[in-house]
Amino acid sequence: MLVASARLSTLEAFRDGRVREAGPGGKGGGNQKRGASADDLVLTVPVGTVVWNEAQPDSPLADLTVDGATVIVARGGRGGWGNLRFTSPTRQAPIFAQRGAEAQRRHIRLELKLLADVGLVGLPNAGKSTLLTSWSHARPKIGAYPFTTLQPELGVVNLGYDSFVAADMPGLIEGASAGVGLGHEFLKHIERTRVLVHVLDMTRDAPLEDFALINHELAEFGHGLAEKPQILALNKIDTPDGEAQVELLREGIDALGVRWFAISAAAQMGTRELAEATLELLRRSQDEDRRTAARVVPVLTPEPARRNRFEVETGRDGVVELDGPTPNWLAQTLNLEQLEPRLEFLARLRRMGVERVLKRHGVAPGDMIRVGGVMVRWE
Ligand SMILES: Nc1nc2c(ncn2[C@@H]2O[C@H](COP(=O)(O)OP(=O)(O)OP(=O)(O)O)[C@@H](O)[C@H]2O)c(=O)[nH]1
Ligand SMILES: [Mg+2]
Repeated sequence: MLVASARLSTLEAFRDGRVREAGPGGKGGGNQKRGASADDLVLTVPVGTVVWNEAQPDSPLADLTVDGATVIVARGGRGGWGNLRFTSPTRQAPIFAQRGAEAQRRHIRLELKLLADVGLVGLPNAGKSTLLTSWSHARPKIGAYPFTTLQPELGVVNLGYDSFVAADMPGLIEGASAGVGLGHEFLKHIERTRVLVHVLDMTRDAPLEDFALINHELAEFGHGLAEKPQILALNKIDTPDGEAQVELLREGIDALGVRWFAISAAAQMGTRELAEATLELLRRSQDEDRRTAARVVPVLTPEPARRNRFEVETGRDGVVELDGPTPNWLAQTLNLEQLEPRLEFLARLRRMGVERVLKRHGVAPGDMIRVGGVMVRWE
């Protein structure tokens, strides 16, 4: 079982790829005693962990978005029954018993997606980390060169009684949507944010082209990134170049249809107003979500195996195959080479209504069928 905890922030503990295993259950005893069940193995993962079953890559098993959310990723083996269980009017002292079944084994992939309200996007060196530093107590590295930030970093932005969480992202470059420069690694984190603050370096030659490039990458990546509401931060206006560009491009900027703020992240000019506008946009987006109930990610829990469900299929070698949790379990745990357990097995299958379906597949008494990988004569 996995449980999400807000106190954990990385999946570092699982890097080793080691097998995690619960202990075995106990043996049954005399006087009809049941064997003890093994303790559950509980693994703690950070909030924001998406759990994938490697065998089903199309949709995640669970999305642990809240503190305390749990998911059972593998069930323990169903215990066997002692001989008394197989007593019948004609069989007072059964000489056979059933083994416990193997527990489920699954290959699970854990993926951490940040849970931030606001994502800071822009080209490398635009000033994203500087902005987060001016907004919060977070201290991401700042450098006068591209790719200073290599991992997303979170900061809590406090505004009076209200606050939001902003994520400083590594810079995006052309081709990021195709994976260039670890693009996928970063972009997936942006997926979880609601609002984007798009930071433009106004000292560059053509900031509007930079703006278009980033938006193109967001759109190419898909996953709704291009639809996220944006707010524009025209950064570095403390410099003469930056200031001049804002004046020069004003018309073009207005024509983008995005709310914009001319700021200096370094000199903390206009950053407070930008934060307030971002909060406002965030709350509006949340209200909208609440109204449409969209983007609320339910915590999925795999449905418990419906044990008596079964399927019958004719295999490639012409042998009819019976497949289902209970038939497989019985076939693998009873000794079908002995007459008594075999008769018991067949009687149980019959009670599940297997006979009718087998008949439809042309199985007659005396034919061999395959159940849970074991060949059995249908009698
Ligand atoms: N003059 C001026 N320089 C700034 C401003 N904001 C950031 N810088 C400088 O721009 C450079 C890049 O800043 P960062 O905050 O590291 O930029 P970034 O967008 O996080 O860059 P990456 O992490 O590489 O994507 C640093 O040298 C900063 O000091 C600003 O408002 N004015
Ligand atoms: Mg940075």
